[in-house]
Amino acid sequence: MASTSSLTLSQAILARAISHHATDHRRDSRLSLAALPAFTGLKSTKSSASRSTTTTNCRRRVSSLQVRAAAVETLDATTETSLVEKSVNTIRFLAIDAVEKANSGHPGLPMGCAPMGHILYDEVMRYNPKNPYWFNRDRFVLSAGHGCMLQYALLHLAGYDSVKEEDLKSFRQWGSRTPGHPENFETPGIEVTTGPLGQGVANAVGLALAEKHLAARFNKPDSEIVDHYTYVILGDGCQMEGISNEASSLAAHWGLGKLIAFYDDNHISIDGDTEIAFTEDVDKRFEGLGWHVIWVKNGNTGYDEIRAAIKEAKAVKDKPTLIKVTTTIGYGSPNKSNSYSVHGSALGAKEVDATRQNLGWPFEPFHVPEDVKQHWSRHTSAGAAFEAEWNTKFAEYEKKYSEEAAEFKSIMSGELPSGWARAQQMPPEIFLSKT
Ligand SMILES: Cc1ncc(C[n+]2csc(CCOP(=O)(O)OP(=O)(O)O)c2C)c(N)n1
Repeated sequence: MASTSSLTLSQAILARAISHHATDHRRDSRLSLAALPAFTGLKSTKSSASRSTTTTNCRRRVSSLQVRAAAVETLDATTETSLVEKSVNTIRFLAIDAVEKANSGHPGLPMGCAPMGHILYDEVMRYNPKNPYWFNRDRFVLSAGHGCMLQYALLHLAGYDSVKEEDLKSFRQWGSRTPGHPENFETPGIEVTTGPLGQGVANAVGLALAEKHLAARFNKPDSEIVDHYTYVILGDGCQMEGISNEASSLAAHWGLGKLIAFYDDNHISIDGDTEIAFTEDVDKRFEGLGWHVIWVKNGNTGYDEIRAAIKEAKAVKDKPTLIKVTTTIGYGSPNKSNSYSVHGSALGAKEVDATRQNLGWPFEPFHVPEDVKQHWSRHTSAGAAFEAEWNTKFAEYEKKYSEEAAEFKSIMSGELPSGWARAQQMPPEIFLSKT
């Protein structure tokens, strides 16, 4: 490995980044629904059965109202909100079109989570699309990895070279950079390989812990070289997995205030409504664990609600925050939204047309409207400026705190400290305390 002294820190980190590997992009190994007998549900008590029907009906009513509300899309976006909606619909249709072309994938989550995804990548997160390994970037983990077209669409709009239009068009194809679940060694910009539900939450906790640990070890009162957030989107399936709870318990115990989790509360999972298997009060559980909990009731079009929740989450410094965002899976699809049929299959040509009609989207597949492109293009210069500013900060830090800076660099580049080989040969007693 090259010595870090001859490289900038970002170069050294970049040099270590794992390069593109072709891997086996096997399709989901789960059984197809058609092969399974129809699930008739568990015997429920009268009250819970009626609660279930009422909740579901109510949810469906809300969903169809919200679907109509989004059909305000205009081609001539003049106000900021209409441009945001246009960008959000671009994300939705990139996901729809890629899944359609592959005839495989999960369009529902990206369609529902597009608003929070847009706000995160366009308004909140600090990153440099031309250097996905810039140290002080905000981290993003999609724990619900099956919805990865959300992430690919966002990386594409943000200007990452790893996800060009041709990559979106080869979604889920052998050897492509856009596999069916996100792989950090395939697609620069993907922080963490995800797919097994819940595991991404644990990875996000790890990333947030690393940030807090490094900040405590290296930051100085006059120079904070470690200062970034970790964001994670998780779904009902992640909430069902024990690993997410165990990791979330630790996150609260450690007071990871810079960890912000978005729970995509769409009430639909692989087999239907979550009422059939998952009825716990997630908010209360997270409060019990010690998290700050916020509920965004309209994750479909409530852009200001989402923005306010993030602001509130950032103001809470001593606890991680769970933002429960109620969304409609497959938002915009008139006949398939709010049902499991949009969770893991292509919409089908007829429903794609109906969705284009419903959301007022006259464009060809994979089209990114010019004003949306223009709007997102600023991230290239903004990202370079973030990194340059941090490099200047680090150079000043290095002047004042040379020992710490050298240690920081060596940790970041994976270089072993000088003398490590000699230390290996020493008897273990030498390291033991005499007291
Ligand atoms: C540990 C684990 N078990 C099972 C699966 C298979 N699987 C993929 S997606 C999914 C359902 C996820 O539901 P939800 O989080 O509600 O996602 P949404 O329906 O909102 O897209 C399942 C069971 C998996 N990926 N990981």
